[in-house]
Amino acid sequence: MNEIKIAVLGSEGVGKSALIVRFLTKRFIGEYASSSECIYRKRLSLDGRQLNLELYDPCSQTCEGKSTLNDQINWADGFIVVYDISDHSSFLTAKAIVHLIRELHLGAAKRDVESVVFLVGNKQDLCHMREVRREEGQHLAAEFRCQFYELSAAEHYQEVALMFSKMVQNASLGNKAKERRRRPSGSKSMAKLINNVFGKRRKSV
Ligand SMILES: Nc1nc2c(ncn2[C@@H]2O[C@H](COP(=O)(O)OP(=O)(O)O)[C@@H](O)[C@H]2O)c(=O)[nH]1
Ligand SMILES: [Mg+2]
Repeated sequence: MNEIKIAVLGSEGVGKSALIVRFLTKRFIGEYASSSECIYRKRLSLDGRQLNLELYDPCSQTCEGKSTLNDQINWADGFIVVYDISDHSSFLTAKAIVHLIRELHLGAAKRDVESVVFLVGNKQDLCHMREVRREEGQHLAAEFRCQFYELSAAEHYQEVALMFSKMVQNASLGNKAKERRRRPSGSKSMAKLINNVFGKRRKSV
């Protein structure tokens, strides 16, 4: 069975968990306890093939450390780098993460890297408090040739679902020839299952 591993990265509070939960459950759930990192699993079929999707949602503290971020980058087939359009510092963090992904993937084929890194400006519903212009996001994405999205976990289910689907598709093309890699350190014991059917098991508070 094909496994697709996607890491959702970005600074604290940008809406990583909200985006993942929105994709998996269609719901927007406002508040989470983010004291532990978490891997969500979902089975899905893509072009008639069964896939096991793993979504890595880092805990805020651990994702700050470079070594852990390295582990996360080594583990994943695809990256969704998130910032909050109403928080400029989160954009700088996203920029640093995109740089690091690029740096660590220098050995890989360039095209692979480009298609499996998405830059996502979340909280588009807060555009009246915008601190990051859409063009800044577009410019960074163009520089690193990654796909760019501006969306809102709170208000846009369709866009969120499309973005994840596109990432799954790209990552599944990219990982065909790749060998299995390590999990991010420590995440195994914390791994939690979220069922396709909402409500069976949701990230606990
Ligand atoms: N207005 C708005 N708030 C959001 C959105 N996505 C997440 N939030 C809020 O931002 C805060 C942090 O979200 P969370 O998913 O825990 O961020 P994480 O630390 O990146 O996992 C929470 O209060 C969420 O309700 C969004 O699209 N719009
Ligand atoms: Mg979180």
